[in-house]
Amino acid sequence: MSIEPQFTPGAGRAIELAYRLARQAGSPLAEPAHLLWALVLDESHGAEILAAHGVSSETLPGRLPLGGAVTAGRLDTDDALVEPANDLRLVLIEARRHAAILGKYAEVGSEHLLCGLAAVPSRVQDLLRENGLGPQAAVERSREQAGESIEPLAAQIVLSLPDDSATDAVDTLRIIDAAANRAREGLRVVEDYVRFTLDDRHLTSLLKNWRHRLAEALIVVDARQLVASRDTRADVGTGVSTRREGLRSTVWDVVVANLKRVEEAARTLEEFGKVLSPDLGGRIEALRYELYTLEKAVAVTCASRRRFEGRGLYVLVSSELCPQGSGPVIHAALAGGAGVIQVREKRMSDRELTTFGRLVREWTSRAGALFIMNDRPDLALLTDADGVHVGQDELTVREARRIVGPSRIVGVSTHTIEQARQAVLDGADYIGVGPVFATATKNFTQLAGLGFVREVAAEITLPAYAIGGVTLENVDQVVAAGARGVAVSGAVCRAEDPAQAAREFVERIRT
Ligand code: TZP
Repeated sequence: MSIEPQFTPGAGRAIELAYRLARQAGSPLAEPAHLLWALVLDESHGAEILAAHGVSSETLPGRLPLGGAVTAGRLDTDDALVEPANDLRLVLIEARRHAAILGKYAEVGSEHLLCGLAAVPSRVQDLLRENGLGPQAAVERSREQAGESIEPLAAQIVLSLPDDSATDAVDTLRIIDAAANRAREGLRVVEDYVRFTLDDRHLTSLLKNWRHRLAEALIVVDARQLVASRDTRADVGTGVSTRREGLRSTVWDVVVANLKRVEEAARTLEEFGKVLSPDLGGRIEALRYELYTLEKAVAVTCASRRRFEGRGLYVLVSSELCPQGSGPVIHAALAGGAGVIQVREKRMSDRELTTFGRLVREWTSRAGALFIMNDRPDLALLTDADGVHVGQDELTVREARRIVGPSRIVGVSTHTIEQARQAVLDGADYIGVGPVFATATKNFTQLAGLGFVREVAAEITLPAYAIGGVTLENVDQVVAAGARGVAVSGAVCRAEDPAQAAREFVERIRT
């Protein structure tokens, strides 16, 4: 049994009428023009959209004459002799595709016929476009009319239910219905956490987008058939619960349990979706993999925020910038309250850097600060640093992670909001955000500016450090732009009193 989207009564009438109009005009082929006329005459939903764009039975005769009487009426036997022209066939295929994307029940309505007419090149398409109903506008108007807000599917999926038995079909749909509900509900729980606890707009929109894409993938399964197959009272699983289901001691336990729930539901949807269509199974498989990435991004954001809490000042130390020597500057920065120290030495030999790194490890551990090695995951391991920092042109987060392992920190510099979003998905533990101001410490051709700091603050809650030319003179602007963390090099390394400089930064970041 194959499920094809059905026509609504209005759309069915419009198609019949298009055939009748073709016959009245003496044409053996029904064309897109006949369908447009039919939509207008039948006063369908599509006609309302058309009228709003100035296409009506008053305006149409001058624009698209059919060469015959134009009257509405029922199909008679002669009408059946009329064939759809190729253009019209394409229009109907497009209409089905739009119904699968846009329609609540994947029924082809007259507004989807209109989308089809707007999508297929013909005289009608030209006329619609001239009246402000290009393909995109037609989709938007249809969507508004249907009250839908989901994004288009990439391709149409034709479903086939098991042929041999209606029982199999009902069972398959029943499983799909239960798993789809489980996935939606579980995801809502995670979304609420990310939205209200983490306050993370980026992750919230990624999760929401995932939920919508699941709905899109499943829209090809007729919602009425799903509900018809549901039989909650006969569900042997509703009374069965395990002890673990009742045990949620922290908010994070709730999040983890629900993420797992969504992943399991996605697997069920994928496996049983394959019975309906290999495409559906494939699409859900892709979504399932994306979910693992999202799970990781949520987990890392949550863990990193805890790890970096109270560490507003991050100091990068390079010996060449420290007239008083890098060791004394590190001690001073730690005494002043720096929460993170990065060793950024471009000229030291590996041996020197390893020896120095081991010292910094001791000093930072004693002070309760984090120690990050710039650029060198291998030396981060050897010196037992807390982590490594990489730039956009150096090793990727993934490559660095393979070297330092799952527990150490990997931070990455970002210069655009897209790079910052990507860093979240790559599993970075924190990001550098800059350059905010011009700096002599590193060469840049372009400034990301305070605007970038604002963009990140508005949507990303992974620990982020605004960097580049930040001084005690401009740090207030950086904080006002939403930065919760600031990374500085010259302003502490070159300061007469690095401890006092660090102390002041910590104060200003906190307030
Ligand atoms: N990455 C972006 S800006 C920068 C780095 C390493 C230099 C920061 O140094 P300063 O002296 O605080 O401008």
